[in-house]
Amino acid sequence: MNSTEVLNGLIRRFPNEPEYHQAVSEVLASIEDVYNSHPEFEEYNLIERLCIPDRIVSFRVTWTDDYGRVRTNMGYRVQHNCAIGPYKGGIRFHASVNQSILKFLAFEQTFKNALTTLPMGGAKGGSDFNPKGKSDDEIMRFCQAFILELWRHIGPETDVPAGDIGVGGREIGYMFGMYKKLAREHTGTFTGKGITYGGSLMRPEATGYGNVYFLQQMLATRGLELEGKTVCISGSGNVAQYTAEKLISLGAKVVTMSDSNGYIYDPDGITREKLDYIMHLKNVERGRIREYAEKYGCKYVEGARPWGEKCDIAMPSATQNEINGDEAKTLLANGCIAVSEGANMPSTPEAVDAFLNARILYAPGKAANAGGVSVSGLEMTQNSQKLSWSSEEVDNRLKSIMENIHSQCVKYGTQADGYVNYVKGANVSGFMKVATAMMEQGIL
Ligand code: NDP
Ligand code: 2IT
Repeated sequence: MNSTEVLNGLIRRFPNEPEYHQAVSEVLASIEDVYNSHPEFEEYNLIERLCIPDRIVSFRVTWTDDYGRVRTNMGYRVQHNCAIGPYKGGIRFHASVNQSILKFLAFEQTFKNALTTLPMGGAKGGSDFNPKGKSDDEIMRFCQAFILELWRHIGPETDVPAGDIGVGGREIGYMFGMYKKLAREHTGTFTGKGITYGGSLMRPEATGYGNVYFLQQMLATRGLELEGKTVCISGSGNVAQYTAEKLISLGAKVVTMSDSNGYIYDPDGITREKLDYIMHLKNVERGRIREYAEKYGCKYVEGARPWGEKCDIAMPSATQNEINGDEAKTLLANGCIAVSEGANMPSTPEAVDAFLNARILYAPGKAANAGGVSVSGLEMTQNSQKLSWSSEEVDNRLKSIMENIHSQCVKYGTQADGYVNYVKGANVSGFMKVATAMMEQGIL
């Protein structure tokens, strides 16, 4: 296969899907050599079968707001690939959600899930519903209406959704409640559930903690430690919060966090106590990060991203394409030695090239943020065993999964000159596992 030709073919068949093209393009470029060394892959047209989702369900969601107005949104589930297990991946509620974004996320999820070594295929779903400013009742009615359609396409052995942007414990609870009523079963059809009804300890922490564990592994390859390092984080949601929590507990200094309105810069570092304030502000009051700057008297920059601030390490944890080529160059010029992605595809292709050319430690999301879905996989195991494991047990398993993903990246991504290209390592390792599973199961 010629990766440019395959990509151009997909662009012709699926125009106007830039995020999907971007995610596919990055993977194709890094697996081209490996793919071409297996002629049997081409014989079975594995590449198109791996890039095009198995199916996409799309539907209208009708719900009523607090003023009695009947509203509509679009809902989707992209079931990308089930070669190694049931479809698995989050649900995103954000005004920007469209088919292209969910296709890129489901495609990435397939490789990420393969890296975890747990039996999970790849999927993603969501809606263009904007949760900002909605009351609890409106959120509940929307979640129920969304599941009224989606429930017939999901199940504990077919497709297991979880959270993502705009979907946390509250939304999972409402969706699970409605699912249970319709399906008449109490099973592990969702992960990220509350502890009282089948959730796993450590699932809220897992993505952020896992990213820090991965970062520690990367730093160790250069004999470096986290303690004393200055870190810029973007976002202030689930992933950002627990990334900060783990970093602070390990002695790093977190100087920025953000939301879609702007970022705060606290040169003294966000302490445990200040992080508690952020968690309450974001998870309970659902306020804006600007309020942190007002409370603690630090800098707030409206309408900007934090990458202009000096740091040793950057951990983008908000959304896709949030570091562009210029911002990557600024980070490098300011001495940044590592970028570990909590978000999915936060760096543009120009930014990725800049990081790789500078030979810094650079971990793509599908490796670095795989801790979230890994603990989701562990939640599924606990649900099928009808048992619940201790935090310590889950955390230990999370650590060893992240170490294993790191080793896979080193194995498949180490270049002749010794530089570890984690992008290539993650893509090749994930691809080989899914490709082998597909080959062995025939032409489907
Ligand atoms: P949350 O909804 O909890 O938080 C998202 C954060 O990012 C908020 O601070 C939000 O600001 C900000 N944000 C969202 N969209 C934009 C945007 N377009 N521009 C600027 N800021 C934005 O989501 P999560 O923390 O769960 O997810 C963050 C990232 O991590 C996503 O890329 C997600 O796909 C990825 N991820 C999540 C996992 C999980 O387990 N939750 C697992 C692996 C990856 P605001 O409040 O203003 O919208
Ligand atoms: O992007 C992701 O890996 C997630 N949003 C978590 C998916 C999951 O099924 O836990």
